[in-house]
Amino acid sequence: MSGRSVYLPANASRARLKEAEEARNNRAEIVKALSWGQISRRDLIKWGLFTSAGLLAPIRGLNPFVASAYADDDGIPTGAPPSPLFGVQPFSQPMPRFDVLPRNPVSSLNPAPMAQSNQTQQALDPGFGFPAGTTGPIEGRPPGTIWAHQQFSAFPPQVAIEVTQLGATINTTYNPGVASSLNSGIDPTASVHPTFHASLPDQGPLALWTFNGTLPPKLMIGRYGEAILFRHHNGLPVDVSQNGGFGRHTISTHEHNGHHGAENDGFTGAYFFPKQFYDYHYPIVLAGRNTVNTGASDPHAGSPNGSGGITNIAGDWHETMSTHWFHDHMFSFTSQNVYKGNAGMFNIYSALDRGNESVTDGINLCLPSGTANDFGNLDYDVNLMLADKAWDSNGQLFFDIFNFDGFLGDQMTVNLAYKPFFEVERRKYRFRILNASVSRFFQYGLSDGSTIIQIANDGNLLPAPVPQTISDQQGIAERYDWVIDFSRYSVGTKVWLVNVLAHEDGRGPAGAVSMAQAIAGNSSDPGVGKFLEFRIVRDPAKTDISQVPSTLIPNPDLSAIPVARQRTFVFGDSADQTTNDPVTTFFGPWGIGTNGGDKLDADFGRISAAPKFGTREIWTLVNDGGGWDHPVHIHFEEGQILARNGSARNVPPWEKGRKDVYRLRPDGSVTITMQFRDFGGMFMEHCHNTVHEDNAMLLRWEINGAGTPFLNPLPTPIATPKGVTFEAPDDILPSAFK
Ligand SMILES: [Cu+2]
Repeated sequence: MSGRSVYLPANASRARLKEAEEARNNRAEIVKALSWGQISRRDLIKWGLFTSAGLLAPIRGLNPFVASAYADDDGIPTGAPPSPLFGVQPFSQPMPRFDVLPRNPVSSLNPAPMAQSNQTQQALDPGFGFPAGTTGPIEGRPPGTIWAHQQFSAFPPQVAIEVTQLGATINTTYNPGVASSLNSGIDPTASVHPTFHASLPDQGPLALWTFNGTLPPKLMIGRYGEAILFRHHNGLPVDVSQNGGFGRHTISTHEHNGHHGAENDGFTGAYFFPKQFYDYHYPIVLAGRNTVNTGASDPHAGSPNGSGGITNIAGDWHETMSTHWFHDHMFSFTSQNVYKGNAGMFNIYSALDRGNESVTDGINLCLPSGTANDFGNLDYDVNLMLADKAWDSNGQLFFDIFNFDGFLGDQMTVNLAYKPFFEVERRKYRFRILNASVSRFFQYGLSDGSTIIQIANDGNLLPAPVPQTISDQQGIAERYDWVIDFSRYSVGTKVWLVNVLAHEDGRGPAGAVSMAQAIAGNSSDPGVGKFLEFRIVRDPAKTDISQVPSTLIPNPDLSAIPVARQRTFVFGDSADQTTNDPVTTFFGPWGIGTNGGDKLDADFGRISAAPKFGTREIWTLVNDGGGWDHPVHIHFEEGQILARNGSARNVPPWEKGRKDVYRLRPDGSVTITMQFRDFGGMFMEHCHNTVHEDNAMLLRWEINGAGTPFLNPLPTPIATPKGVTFEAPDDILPSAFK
């Protein structure tokens, strides 16, 4: 497959590159004006810059898909200029491991966390534009009982993790959680610059916005039964235009697939402002704790106790989760903010998945990890965050929202490092691999075609491990946990992770090339090819005692749980907006049709579904066609895929566990079952191609009947620097509460 690509090859003519650079600069002006709120998408349509479908108009000098003035033959698009590499070669830098966030005592938090939002007033920064003397609350969480931390006294926080969203700065406190010998020789005492490679320019504080402003990306460590209070400060500029051309300074942080109360879910409309904080309370409980194993008698449902044993907890151990991530969910700005650096990972440890391969108690699965600590050893348990990026002629991160099919970068990064290498020992490793792209899907394998073992899909260990030589397609936000046994290689060998999946645009993958073609660089898509080099450097000092048991975590038994109702959601384009609330509605080509209704653009004031608390439902997610794919994420509780295209036989072995992102596939459908239990509030369902999500393929659903203090329907939060107010829902779909 050759195909086209939005990116020009580096050897394109100087005239074409100049033309493309000018077109990109023109587009950047529009992105900037949109991100500052100076213009709206409606303005762009009025001016003829966007079509009424919300797509960039086919104007030469603006649209990368319009034929170039310099092309030899008609129809070759202008393209985008490639990101300059400043002479940097692939695989010339070590891959940094994630930076482990400190776990502090809760007493370190000042002020102390509270069940309800802390509405202590502070003077507002004059930059917000209010009259002098105007005040607003220090915490951006909506006030009152509905947004209070649910079961706060039952699950008091035991660990505090405190972070600040900041522009790029130098990291002087990098903690990889392992010795330098297990981190490709990186000196942990050396300061880490905010750059994708030591020989590329540092990112400026307006280009890159990360947790604590630093690289590498952050890793949160938690365990079941130990509640975390995640205090997130917003240290971004008050002036909305100080954003390097993209990104919004208001943020809302989603703990992806956390089974927590809605007040901690990073609801898209519950965003907070610079100089505020938001307290997220993660109880880390097993789903079903109020109905299954309520007496906490089964040690499979448990948590490492710090000294080799297990603390039993209530709930269904078949719902135990392992690999999460957290990221921004700001309404209509998620793609820009996540791309700008608002993404981290979260490893959750349990009796089953201890992060210690030496505890042989018949419960622990002894997966590759290490032995020094009671739980959470990272020696042989490695987080990998895959993301495609682009940068401008100055090397500064660049984002282009055109077209609305999706954004593709032309440079691959792992843990936000450009094509790095990673040194490994001759033994088994676990890799927790996250697709943190905006719109790009991946499909990857080892360059020598040898076998890896998939042990988890999204947050959940599979019922049984699945050997593979190439992964399934991995949509945005999906996580695949792999075990690779490097003992089959001799010291001095190199082997690469290779992406074989090509895109022509952001609507979904165009198709896979062969491994040989991908390695040879025979694809017009610069995202295809080798992206991570493993260097086998030595024998392990200790014998590898880790295991990959033939049974991991079987699915929960749902046979006795009645199906309360079924719902259908259709994901497609040509959606309409039926409301005009200036804060809660957005519009764009993408939308979701519910239970046979019209496809609608996002309005976080609209309630599209309201399943009853404590019930189980079956939802069918349908792709409306058009050759695109949508990785659909449903918040709150993991589901099981019952069927693809109507048949259970179409569900591959690696999707037979629990999941939280469901790739619909072109023209495909996915039937899933979910339960709605333990907590109440409002949640979301959306495409995780975040450009689709932002334009405007997202809906709100809420749990009906969760008891006091929840109302039916729930009021919609409206965030302002002066505090959050509430309004009645704009719209309630007729089938929502039925
Ligand atoms: Cu989509």
